[in-house]
Amino acid sequence: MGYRIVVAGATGNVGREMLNILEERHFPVDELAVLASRRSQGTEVTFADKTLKIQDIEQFDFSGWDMALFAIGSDATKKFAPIAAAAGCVVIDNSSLYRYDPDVPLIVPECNADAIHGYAKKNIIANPNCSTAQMVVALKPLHDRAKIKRVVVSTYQSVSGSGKDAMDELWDQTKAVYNPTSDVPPKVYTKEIAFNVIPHIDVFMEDGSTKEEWKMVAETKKIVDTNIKVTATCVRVPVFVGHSESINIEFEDFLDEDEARDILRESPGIMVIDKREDGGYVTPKECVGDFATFISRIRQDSTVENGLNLWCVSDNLRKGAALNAVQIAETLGREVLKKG
Ligand code: 2RA
Repeated sequence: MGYRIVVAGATGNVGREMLNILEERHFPVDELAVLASRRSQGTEVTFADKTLKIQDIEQFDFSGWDMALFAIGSDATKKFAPIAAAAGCVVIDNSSLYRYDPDVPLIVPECNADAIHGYAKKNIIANPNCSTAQMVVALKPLHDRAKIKRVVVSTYQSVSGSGKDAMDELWDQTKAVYNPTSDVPPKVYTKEIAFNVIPHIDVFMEDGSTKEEWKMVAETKKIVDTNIKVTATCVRVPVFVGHSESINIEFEDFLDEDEARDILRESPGIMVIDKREDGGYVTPKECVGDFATFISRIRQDSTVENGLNLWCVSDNLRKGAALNAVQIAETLGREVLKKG
C-alpha cells in the first residue's frame, strides 16, 4: 500500500521535476493528483505510464490525501497550505513562506532528518532555498567532525532559479548577440544576463545584503547549527541549470584537507570529484539531472588557523528543490506515516 500524493504547481520548473523524481525514485504512489492555477486546468502531464489532467487548486479537496508537494510560490502557499494542512494532508512546501517559522521543521534529510517529527504542529514541512540545500549537505559532515565557526560563501546561481521566463530571457538575449533581431525578450533581471553576471538575487535588505543572502544565513543556522557565522554573496550567472558555490570554512579545530575529502566521500548525497589536474573538478553543465551534490577543489586555507576551501555544484531544480522535497516525503513516509 502506498500514498495518495498531490503535486501543486505541476506545470512549473520545480513541479515538473517533482513528478520526474517521484517516478525515478519509485516513490510508492497509490494515487497522484496534479494541481495548478485555473489557467492551466486541463493541461496534461505524464507520470509513470499515465497521462494526468491538471486540476484547479481552487476547487481541490485535500481531505483523504497523505502528502502535498507544493511548488506554487509564497503567495499561493499562504492561501492553500493551511487548507491542505487542516484537511489532514501534510504539506511539503518549496516556498520560503514557512522556512523561518519555529513551528515548522526546515529539512535537508542528510542533515537533520530527525527534525521531521516536529511536522505535526502545523502539518507543514519546509524545503530550504536551493542555494542553502547543496551547501548544508557539504557543511554538516564537516561540522560534525571539526565544528564550524564561520562560513564565507559566494554563489554562481543559474537562471532556472528564477523560473522559465528567466531561462527564456537568457536564451533570447544570447541569440540576439549572434543574430540581432527586433524581438524584445521577456525582462526578468534589472541588467542583461547574457555574457554577464548580476550580484543581486531577490530584494535588497537594510544592511545592504540581499534576501537570497539572508536566506542562506538564516537557513544554515536553522538546519545545521545556530552558532555558525555565515556571510554570503549571491550572484546570478548565465547558466541555465546548476548552482555553483565557492565555500570558505573556518573550524574550531584543525581539519586536514585529505581527511575532509575522505569524510565528504563517505557522506550521504555527496560525490567528490577532486583531482588537481585539467578537468579534475565539476562544472554546472555536468551536474544537471543528477541527484548528487558535487564537491571539488578541496584545499587548506592557510590564511587562517583552521581553514578549508571547497567548490560545490548541484542541480538547483533537483537537490535544490524537487529532490529534497521528495526526500522529505520519503523520510515522512518511512519514519512517520509508515505506509507503503
Ligand atoms: C534563485 N534561490 O536561485 C532562488 C530561488 N529559487 O532564484
